[in-house]
Amino acid sequence: IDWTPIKEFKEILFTQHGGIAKISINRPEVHNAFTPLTVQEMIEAMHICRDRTDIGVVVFTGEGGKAFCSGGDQSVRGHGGYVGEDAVPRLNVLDLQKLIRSLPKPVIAMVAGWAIGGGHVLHVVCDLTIAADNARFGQTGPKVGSFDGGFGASYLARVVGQKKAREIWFLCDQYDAQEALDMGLVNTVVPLDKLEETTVAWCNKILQRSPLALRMLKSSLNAELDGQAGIQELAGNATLLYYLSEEAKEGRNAFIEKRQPDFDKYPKFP
Ligand code: 1HA
Repeated sequence: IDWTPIKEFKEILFTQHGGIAKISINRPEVHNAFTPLTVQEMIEAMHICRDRTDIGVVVFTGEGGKAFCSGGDQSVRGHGGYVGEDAVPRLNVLDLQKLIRSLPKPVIAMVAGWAIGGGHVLHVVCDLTIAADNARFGQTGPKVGSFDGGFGASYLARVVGQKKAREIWFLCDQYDAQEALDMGLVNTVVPLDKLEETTVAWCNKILQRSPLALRMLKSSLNAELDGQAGIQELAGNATLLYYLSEEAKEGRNAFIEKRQPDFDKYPKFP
């Protein structure tokens, strides 16, 4: 599968294959732990994925086959967050999580090897997870002096249930791909050498589906759980659809033409 570069970054690779964009953390020497810069680059890539109308699905992954992501880079963890070149401590991965959650296109985590700590949370917030048979999952917060009580706790519990979510966080155990599949944490498990091919096949199937239907479904599935922000997303999509209608255009046209709108011809559906 050839991936064409979209944009050069320092700590991630950002490439494209047809309607599929791939964002890949490129720090295999630390199991793809992220720094504030890695996260900032991923945020920029996500924004590009959102804006580009030729991109229909995003694959989120890590380079090297040994790790998806091992969470925040503990060597740059300072006083109050992870510290980059500007010396400011940040927890900017939380912003990335929100972008993945609200991107109006499916995001698929393609997981080989470790998905641990803040790296585990990143796969949890993706819409789907395709795991290689060497994948290993787990949270480490209470072991290393951290926790993610946001999507990393509440959405995890929605995915695997309250008892299992508490076990994952309280014990900090690791789970193999089969265990992850059994608890509904991933969608499928495939041999490592079939990981990318399977992921691309899933993406291509998704790309054959109606983009507006997918968009509505993602925001609908989010809405129940995401409170006002979830309703805003779903309602924004309703506005998008309404703007496509003749009825809405009559309102705009009347304003532009400085006349009263005539909505009479539009049906009052039962
Ligand atoms: O909780 C949060 C947040 C919460 C709220 C808001 C924002 C948050 C942002 C981030 C996080 C977190 O991510 S906290 C959790 C941070 N991550 C971890 O605790 C996992 C640390 N890593 C490990 O436990 C292990 O590396 C491993 C189980 C994934 C793999 O073990 P293994 O196969 O024995 O490899 P290991 O030798 O440990 O790692 C290979 C190299 O990668 C090592 O470097 P080397 O000794 O060769 O120089 C190792 O230090 C490095 N490395 C691995 N993970 C990290 C790391 N270096 C820095 N940070 C890491 N996370």
